[in-house]
Amino acid sequence: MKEEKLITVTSPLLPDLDDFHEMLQQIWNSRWITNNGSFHKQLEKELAAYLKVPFVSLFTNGTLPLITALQALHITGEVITTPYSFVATTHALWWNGIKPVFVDVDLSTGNIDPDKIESAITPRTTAIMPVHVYGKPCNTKRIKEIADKYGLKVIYDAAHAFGVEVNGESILNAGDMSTLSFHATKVYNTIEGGAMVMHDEETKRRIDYLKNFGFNGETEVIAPGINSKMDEMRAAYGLLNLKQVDAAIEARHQVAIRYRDVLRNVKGISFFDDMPGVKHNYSYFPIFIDAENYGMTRNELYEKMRASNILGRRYFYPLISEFSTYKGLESSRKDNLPNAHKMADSVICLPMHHMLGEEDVERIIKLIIN
Ligand code: T4K
Repeated sequence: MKEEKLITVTSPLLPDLDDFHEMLQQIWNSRWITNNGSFHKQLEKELAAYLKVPFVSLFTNGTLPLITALQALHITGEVITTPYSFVATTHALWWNGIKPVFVDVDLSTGNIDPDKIESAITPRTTAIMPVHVYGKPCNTKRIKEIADKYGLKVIYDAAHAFGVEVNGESILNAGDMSTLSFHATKVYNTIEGGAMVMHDEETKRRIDYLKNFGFNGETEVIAPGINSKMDEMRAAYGLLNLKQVDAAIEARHQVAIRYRDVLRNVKGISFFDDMPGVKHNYSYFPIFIDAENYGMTRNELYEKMRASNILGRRYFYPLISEFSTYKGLESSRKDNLPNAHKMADSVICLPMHHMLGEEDVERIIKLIIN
Protein backbone atom coordinates (compact mmCIF):
# COMPACT_ATOMS: atom_id res chain seq x y z
CA MET A 1 0.00 0.00 0.00
CA LYS A 2 1.27 3.47 -0.89
CA GLU A 3 2.36 5.40 2.18
CA GLU A 4 0.41 8.62 2.65
CA LYS A 5 2.14 12.00 2.62
CA LEU A 6 3.46 13.01 6.04
CA ILE A 7 1.56 15.91 7.63
CA THR A 8 3.34 17.46 10.58
CA VAL A 9 1.84 19.64 13.30
CA THR A 10 3.65 22.64 11.89
CA SER A 11 5.98 23.66 9.10
CA PRO A 12 8.29 26.66 9.24
CA LEU A 13 7.67 29.86 7.33
CA LEU A 14 10.75 30.15 5.10
CA PRO A 15 11.94 33.26 3.26
CA ASP A 16 12.53 33.17 -0.48
CA LEU A 17 15.99 31.68 -0.91
CA ASP A 18 17.15 34.24 -3.51
CA ASP A 19 16.07 37.11 -1.26
CA PHE A 20 17.88 35.52 1.65
CA HIS A 21 20.96 35.02 -0.45
CA GLU A 22 20.95 38.70 -1.35
CA MET A 23 20.90 39.64 2.34
CA LEU A 24 23.62 37.12 3.12
CA GLN A 25 25.72 38.80 0.41
CA GLN A 26 25.31 42.11 2.25
CA ILE A 27 26.45 40.45 5.49
CA TRP A 28 29.45 38.93 3.71
CA ASN A 29 30.31 42.35 2.25
CA SER A 30 30.14 44.06 5.62
CA ARG A 31 31.82 41.19 7.51
CA TRP A 32 29.65 42.20 10.49
CA ILE A 33 27.95 38.97 11.54
CA THR A 34 26.72 39.50 15.11
CA ASN A 35 26.82 41.91 18.12
CA ASN A 36 24.08 44.44 17.36
CA GLY A 37 24.62 44.58 13.61
CA SER A 38 22.54 46.61 11.20
CA PHE A 39 19.97 43.87 10.41
CA HIS A 40 19.59 43.27 14.14
CA LYS A 41 18.87 46.97 14.72
CA GLN A 42 16.49 47.09 11.76
CA LEU A 43 14.57 44.00 12.90
CA GLU A 44 14.12 45.39 16.42
CA LYS A 45 12.60 48.57 14.92
CA GLU A 46 10.42 46.78 12.38
CA LEU A 47 9.16 44.29 14.96
CA ALA A 48 8.27 47.06 17.42
CA ALA A 49 6.23 48.77 14.67
CA TYR A 50 4.59 45.54 13.49
CA LEU A 51 3.75 44.37 16.99
CA LYS A 52 2.58 47.86 18.10
CA VAL A 53 4.90 47.89 21.12
CA PRO A 54 7.34 50.58 22.27
CA PHE A 55 10.57 48.51 22.49
CA VAL A 56 11.82 45.11 21.41
CA SER A 57 15.09 43.43 22.33
CA LEU A 58 16.04 40.43 20.22
CA PHE A 59 17.32 37.18 21.75
CA THR A 60 18.73 33.87 20.53
CA ASN A 61 15.60 31.96 21.59
CA GLY A 62 12.44 32.30 23.67
CA THR A 63 13.83 30.79 26.87
CA LEU A 64 16.64 33.27 27.50
CA PRO A 65 14.41 36.37 27.58
CA LEU A 66 12.35 34.66 30.30
CA ILE A 67 15.48 33.96 32.34
CA THR A 68 16.77 37.48 31.70
CA ALA A 69 13.47 39.17 32.59
CA LEU A 70 13.49 37.45 35.98
CA GLN A 71 17.08 38.62 36.53
CA ALA A 72 16.37 42.16 35.40
CA LEU A 73 13.40 42.51 37.75
CA HIS A 74 15.34 40.88 40.65
CA ILE A 75 12.63 38.28 41.12
CA THR A 76 13.25 35.89 44.03
CA GLY A 77 11.33 33.55 46.35
CA GLU A 78 8.13 32.21 44.80
CA VAL A 79 6.46 32.95 41.48
CA ILE A 80 2.91 32.01 40.59
CA THR A 81 2.63 30.32 37.22
CA THR A 82 0.72 27.81 35.12
CA PRO A 83 1.47 24.11 34.71
CA TYR A 84 -0.21 24.10 31.27
CA SER A 85 2.66 25.29 29.10
CA PHE A 86 5.92 24.22 27.52
CA VAL A 87 8.46 23.26 30.17
CA ALA A 88 10.70 26.28 29.35
CA THR A 89 8.31 28.55 31.28
CA THR A 90 9.01 26.84 34.59
CA HIS A 91 12.64 26.02 33.82
CA ALA A 92 13.29 29.76 33.56
CA LEU A 93 12.20 30.09 37.20
CA TRP A 94 14.25 27.09 38.28
CA TRP A 95 17.40 28.46 36.62
CA ASN A 96 16.94 31.60 38.72
CA GLY A 97 16.58 29.64 41.97
CA ILE A 98 12.90 30.60 42.18
CA LYS A 99 10.20 28.24 43.43
CA PRO A 100 7.32 27.84 40.98
CA VAL A 101 3.86 27.81 42.51
CA PHE A 102 1.35 26.27 40.13
CA VAL A 103 -2.17 27.61 39.90
CA ASP A 104 -4.93 25.88 37.96
CA VAL A 105 -6.15 27.07 34.58
CA ASP A 106 -9.47 28.33 33.32
CA LEU A 107 -11.07 25.76 31.03
CA SER A 108 -12.46 28.42 28.71
CA THR A 109 -8.97 29.60 27.65
CA GLY A 110 -6.37 27.21 29.06
CA ASN A 111 -4.74 30.19 30.77
CA ILE A 112 -4.06 30.68 34.48
CA ASP A 113 -7.33 31.26 36.35
CA PRO A 114 -7.10 34.71 37.98
CA ASP A 115 -9.68 33.72 40.60
CA LYS A 116 -7.26 31.11 41.96
CA ILE A 117 -4.18 33.33 42.13
CA GLU A 118 -4.82 35.18 45.40
CA SER A 119 -5.05 32.04 47.54
CA ALA A 120 -1.61 30.96 46.24
CA ILE A 121 0.11 34.20 47.30
CA THR A 122 2.44 33.94 50.31
CA PRO A 123 4.86 36.44 51.91
CA ARG A 124 7.56 34.98 49.60
CA THR A 125 5.62 35.64 46.38
CA THR A 126 7.28 38.28 44.21
CA ALA A 127 5.76 37.84 40.77
CA ILE A 128 3.23 36.16 38.50
CA MET A 129 4.34 34.48 35.28
CA PRO A 130 1.29 33.68 33.15
CA VAL A 131 1.36 32.25 29.62
CA HIS A 132 -0.95 33.25 26.76
CA VAL A 133 -1.23 29.60 25.86
CA TYR A 134 -1.86 28.88 22.14
CA GLY A 135 -1.82 32.67 21.73
CA LYS A 136 -5.12 33.10 23.59
CA PRO A 137 -4.95 36.26 25.70
CA CYS A 138 -4.89 35.92 29.48
CA ASN A 139 -7.25 38.04 31.56
CA THR A 140 -4.58 40.74 31.82
CA LYS A 141 -6.88 43.23 33.56
CA ARG A 142 -7.64 40.92 36.50
CA ILE A 143 -4.03 39.80 36.73
CA LYS A 144 -2.90 43.45 36.90
CA GLU A 145 -5.44 44.21 39.66
CA ILE A 146 -4.10 41.31 41.75
CA ALA A 147 -0.47 42.20 41.04
CA ASP A 148 -1.06 45.84 42.01
CA LYS A 149 -2.89 44.86 45.19
CA TYR A 150 0.00 42.68 46.39
CA GLY A 151 2.91 44.61 44.83
CA LEU A 152 3.87 41.79 42.46
CA LYS A 153 5.65 41.98 39.10
CA VAL A 154 4.09 40.33 36.05
CA ILE A 155 6.13 38.69 33.30
CA TYR A 156 4.10 37.25 30.45
CA ASP A 157 5.45 34.26 28.58
CA ALA A 158 4.01 35.34 25.25
CA ALA A 159 5.93 32.71 23.24
CA HIS A 160 2.73 31.86 21.35
CA ALA A 161 1.25 35.35 21.13
CA PHE A 162 3.04 36.94 18.19
CA GLY A 163 0.81 39.68 16.76
CA VAL A 164 -2.14 38.98 19.06
CA GLU A 165 -4.21 42.07 19.83
CA VAL A 166 -7.17 42.82 22.08
CA ASN A 167 -9.38 45.67 20.89
CA GLY A 168 -6.60 46.92 18.62
CA GLU A 169 -3.93 46.88 21.34
CA SER A 170 -1.04 44.45 21.45
CA ILE A 171 -1.34 41.84 24.17
CA LEU A 172 2.44 42.20 24.51
CA ASN A 173 2.00 45.56 26.23
CA ALA A 174 0.51 43.88 29.31
CA GLY A 175 2.60 43.26 32.43
CA ASP A 176 6.10 44.49 33.23
CA MET A 177 7.62 42.56 30.35
CA SER A 178 6.56 40.00 27.76
CA THR A 179 8.71 37.45 26.00
CA LEU A 180 8.36 35.86 22.56
CA SER A 181 9.74 32.76 20.88
CA PHE A 182 10.74 32.85 17.22
CA HIS A 183 11.53 29.13 17.10
CA ALA A 184 11.07 27.29 13.78
CA THR A 185 7.77 25.86 15.03
CA LYS A 186 6.21 29.27 15.72
CA VAL A 187 3.91 31.47 13.59
CA TYR A 188 6.85 33.82 13.01
CA ASN A 189 10.32 32.33 13.14
CA THR A 190 13.95 33.32 12.85
CA ILE A 191 15.03 29.62 12.91
CA GLU A 192 15.96 29.90 16.60
CA GLY A 193 15.19 33.25 18.14
CA GLY A 194 13.12 35.23 20.55
CA ALA A 195 12.51 38.67 21.96
CA MET A 196 11.57 40.67 24.99
CA VAL A 197 9.06 43.51 24.89
CA MET A 198 9.36 46.33 27.38
CA HIS A 199 7.69 49.69 28.00
CA ASP A 200 10.57 52.16 28.35
CA GLU A 201 13.94 53.01 26.90
CA GLU A 202 15.82 52.63 30.17
CA THR A 203 14.64 49.03 30.57
CA LYS A 204 15.51 48.33 26.95
CA ARG A 205 19.05 49.64 27.57
CA ARG A 206 19.38 47.49 30.68
CA ILE A 207 18.17 44.36 28.88
CA ASP A 208 20.56 45.05 26.01
CA TYR A 209 23.42 45.14 28.52
CA LEU A 210 22.23 41.95 30.18
CA LYS A 211 22.07 39.98 26.92
CA ASN A 212 25.65 41.07 26.14
CA PHE A 213 27.45 39.90 29.33
CA GLY A 214 26.55 43.20 31.05
CA PHE A 215 28.99 45.21 28.95
CA ASN A 216 28.62 48.97 28.68
CA GLY A 217 31.32 49.86 26.17
CA GLU A 218 34.66 48.07 26.04
CA THR A 219 35.77 48.09 29.64
CA GLU A 220 32.76 48.46 31.92
CA VAL A 221 30.54 45.58 33.06
CA ILE A 222 27.50 46.98 34.82
CA ALA A 223 25.81 43.68 35.73
CA PRO A 224 26.47 39.94 35.54
CA GLY A 225 24.90 39.42 32.12
CA ILE A 226 24.60 36.47 29.81
CA ASN A 227 25.20 36.00 26.09
CA SER A 228 21.89 35.76 24.25
CA LYS A 229 22.37 38.02 21.24
CA MET A 230 20.75 37.28 17.89
CA ASP A 231 23.18 37.12 14.98
CA GLU A 232 22.89 38.91 11.63
CA MET A 233 21.87 35.84 9.60
CA ARG A 234 18.84 35.22 11.76
CA ALA A 235 17.97 38.92 11.86
CA ALA A 236 18.09 39.05 8.04
CA TYR A 237 15.93 35.92 7.82
CA GLY A 238 13.54 37.54 10.33
CA LEU A 239 13.26 40.72 8.26
CA LEU A 240 12.20 38.69 5.23
CA ASN A 241 9.73 36.57 7.21
CA LEU A 242 8.11 39.67 8.67
CA LYS A 243 6.99 40.62 5.16
CA GLN A 244 5.09 37.38 4.69
CA VAL A 245 3.83 36.61 8.17
CA ASP A 246 0.40 38.25 7.62
CA ALA A 247 -0.27 36.01 4.63
CA ALA A 248 0.83 32.97 6.64
CA ILE A 249 -1.53 33.90 9.51
CA GLU A 250 -4.39 34.33 7.06
CA ALA A 251 -3.69 30.89 5.58
CA ARG A 252 -3.82 29.44 9.11
CA HIS A 253 -7.07 31.31 9.74
CA GLN A 254 -8.67 29.58 6.73
CA VAL A 255 -7.59 26.19 8.09
CA ALA A 256 -9.12 27.06 11.48
CA ILE A 257 -12.40 28.04 9.81
CA ARG A 258 -12.60 24.70 8.01
CA TYR A 259 -11.70 22.66 11.11
CA ARG A 260 -14.35 24.47 13.14
CA ASP A 261 -17.05 24.16 10.49
CA VAL A 262 -16.77 20.41 10.50
CA LEU A 263 -15.71 19.58 14.05
CA ARG A 264 -18.51 21.66 15.58
CA ASN A 265 -20.85 18.82 14.66
CA VAL A 266 -18.72 15.99 16.00
CA LYS A 267 -19.86 14.60 19.35
CA GLY A 268 -17.14 14.42 21.99
CA ILE A 269 -14.81 16.98 20.39
CA SER A 270 -14.46 20.54 21.63
CA PHE A 271 -12.18 23.40 20.66
CA PHE A 272 -11.74 27.13 21.25
CA ASP A 273 -13.65 29.66 19.20
CA ASP A 274 -12.24 33.10 18.44
CA MET A 275 -12.64 35.54 21.32
CA PRO A 276 -14.61 38.76 20.70
CA GLY A 277 -12.36 41.79 19.98
CA VAL A 278 -9.26 39.60 19.66
CA LYS A 279 -6.96 39.46 16.63
CA HIS A 280 -5.76 35.86 16.81
CA ASN A 281 -2.67 34.36 15.22
CA TYR A 282 -3.92 30.75 14.85
CA SER A 283 -0.63 29.44 16.14
CA TYR A 284 -2.13 26.13 17.32
CA PHE A 285 -5.42 24.30 16.86
CA PRO A 286 -6.00 22.22 20.00
CA ILE A 287 -8.99 19.91 20.17
CA PHE A 288 -10.16 18.19 23.35
CA ILE A 289 -11.50 14.64 23.30
CA ASP A 290 -14.27 13.46 25.58
CA ALA A 291 -13.69 9.73 25.15
CA GLU A 292 -17.15 8.63 26.24
CA ASN A 293 -18.95 10.78 23.68
CA TYR A 294 -16.35 10.52 20.94
CA GLY A 295 -16.02 6.76 21.26
CA MET A 296 -12.24 6.75 21.37
CA THR A 297 -9.69 8.04 23.86
CA ARG A 298 -7.33 10.90 23.10
CA ASN A 299 -4.39 8.51 22.90
CA GLU A 300 -6.27 6.18 20.58
CA LEU A 301 -7.01 9.06 18.21
CA TYR A 302 -3.41 10.27 18.49
CA GLU A 303 -2.14 6.81 17.49
CA LYS A 304 -4.71 6.50 14.73
CA MET A 305 -3.48 9.79 13.29
CA ARG A 306 0.13 8.68 13.52
CA ALA A 307 -0.68 5.44 11.75
CA SER A 308 -2.00 7.58 8.87
CA ASN A 309 1.10 9.76 8.83
CA ILE A 310 -0.68 12.71 10.45
CA LEU A 311 1.46 13.94 13.30
CA GLY A 312 -0.73 15.82 15.75
CA ARG A 313 0.96 16.71 19.05
CA ARG A 314 -0.22 16.51 22.65
CA TYR A 315 0.80 20.06 23.60
CA PHE A 316 0.78 20.30 26.67
CA TYR A 317 0.89 16.78 28.02
CA PRO A 318 2.28 15.88 30.48
CA LEU A 319 1.73 18.97 32.61
CA ILE A 320 4.92 20.69 33.76
CA SER A 321 3.93 19.83 37.34
CA GLU A 322 4.22 16.13 36.44
CA PHE A 323 7.89 16.29 35.40
CA SER A 324 10.23 14.85 38.02
CA THR A 325 11.87 18.22 38.82
CA TYR A 326 8.53 19.74 39.83
CA LYS A 327 6.43 16.75 40.88
CA GLY A 328 7.37 17.01 44.56
CA LEU A 329 6.14 20.59 44.94
CA GLU A 330 3.09 21.12 47.13
CA SER A 331 1.34 23.02 44.31
CA SER A 332 1.87 20.09 41.90
CA ARG A 333 -0.74 18.00 43.74
CA LYS A 334 -3.24 16.68 41.24
CA ASP A 335 -6.21 17.95 43.27
CA ASN A 336 -4.77 21.48 43.05
CA LEU A 337 -4.81 21.39 39.25
CA PRO A 338 -7.97 19.56 38.11
CA ASN A 339 -8.64 21.69 35.02
CA ALA A 340 -5.05 21.58 33.83
CA HIS A 341 -5.07 17.78 34.16
CA LYS A 342 -8.37 17.58 32.30
CA MET A 343 -6.93 19.57 29.39
CA ALA A 344 -3.57 17.79 29.32
CA ASP A 345 -5.30 14.40 29.30
CA SER A 346 -7.67 15.24 26.46
CA VAL A 347 -5.73 17.54 24.10
CA ILE A 348 -4.40 16.97 20.61
CA CYS A 349 -3.07 19.89 18.58
CA LEU A 350 -4.09 19.30 14.99
CA PRO A 351 -1.70 20.21 12.19
CA MET A 352 -1.85 23.98 11.76
CA HIS A 353 0.38 25.89 9.39
CA HIS A 354 0.43 27.99 6.24
CA MET A 355 1.48 25.10 3.94
CA LEU A 356 -1.55 22.90 4.62
CA GLY A 357 -3.48 22.39 1.41
CA GLU A 358 -7.21 21.78 1.16
CA GLU A 359 -6.53 18.12 0.47
CA ASP A 360 -4.44 17.82 3.64
CA VAL A 361 -7.13 19.45 5.75
CA GLU A 362 -9.84 17.22 4.31
CA ARG A 363 -7.69 14.14 4.97
CA ILE A 364 -7.24 15.16 8.61
CA ILE A 365 -10.94 15.89 9.04
CA LYS A 366 -11.99 12.62 7.42
CA LEU A 367 -9.78 10.67 9.77
CA ILE A 368 -11.21 12.43 12.83
CA ILE A 369 -14.87 12.10 11.90
CA ASN A 370 -14.61 8.44 10.91
N1 T4K B 1 7.46 29.32 26.41
C1 T4K B 1 6.53 28.63 25.73
C2 T4K B 1 5.10 28.76 26.13
C3 T4K B 1 6.90 27.82 24.64
O1 T4K B 1 5.96 27.12 23.96
C4 T4K B 1 8.26 27.75 24.27
C5 T4K B 1 8.68 26.90 23.18
C6 T4K B 1 9.19 28.51 25.02
C7 T4K B 1 8.76 29.28 26.08
C8 T4K B 1 10.65 28.49 24.70
O2 T4K B 1 10.94 29.08 23.45
P1 T4K B 1 12.26 28.58 22.65
O3 T4K B 1 13.45 28.67 23.63
O4 T4K B 1 12.02 27.18 22.15
O5 T4K B 1 12.37 29.60 21.53
C9 T4K B 1 8.71 22.82 20.11
C10 T4K B 1 9.72 23.93 20.13
O6 T4K B 1 11.08 23.47 20.16
C11 T4K B 1 9.53 24.94 21.20
O7 T4K B 1 10.08 26.15 20.72
C12 T4K B 1 8.06 25.19 21.52
N2 T4K B 1 7.87 26.11 22.62
C13 T4K B 1 7.37 23.90 21.83
C14 T4K B 1 5.90 24.09 22.14
O8 T4K B 1 7.47 23.06 20.70
P2 T4K B 1 8.98 20.22 19.81
O9 T4K B 1 9.87 19.33 20.57
O10 T4K B 1 7.55 19.94 19.75
O11 T4K B 1 9.50 20.43 18.28
P3 T4K B 1 9.75 19.31 17.19
O12 T4K B 1 11.18 19.35 16.83
O13 T4K B 1 9.17 18.01 17.59
O14 T4K B 1 8.93 19.88 15.95
C15 T4K B 1 7.52 19.77 15.81
C16 T4K B 1 7.19 19.63 14.34
O15 T4K B 1 7.51 20.81 13.65
C17 T4K B 1 7.91 18.51 13.60
O16 T4K B 1 7.18 17.32 13.65
C18 T4K B 1 7.99 19.02 12.20
C19 T4K B 1 7.99 20.52 12.34
N3 T4K B 1 9.33 21.09 12.17
C20 T4K B 1 10.14 21.29 13.25
C21 T4K B 1 11.40 21.83 13.10
C22 T4K B 1 12.28 22.06 14.28
C23 T4K B 1 9.77 21.38 10.89
O17 T4K B 1 9.03 21.17 9.91
N4 T4K B 1 11.00 21.94 10.73
C24 T4K B 1 11.84 22.17 11.79
O18 T4K B 1 12.94 22.70 11.59
O19 T4K B 1 9.24 21.62 20.54
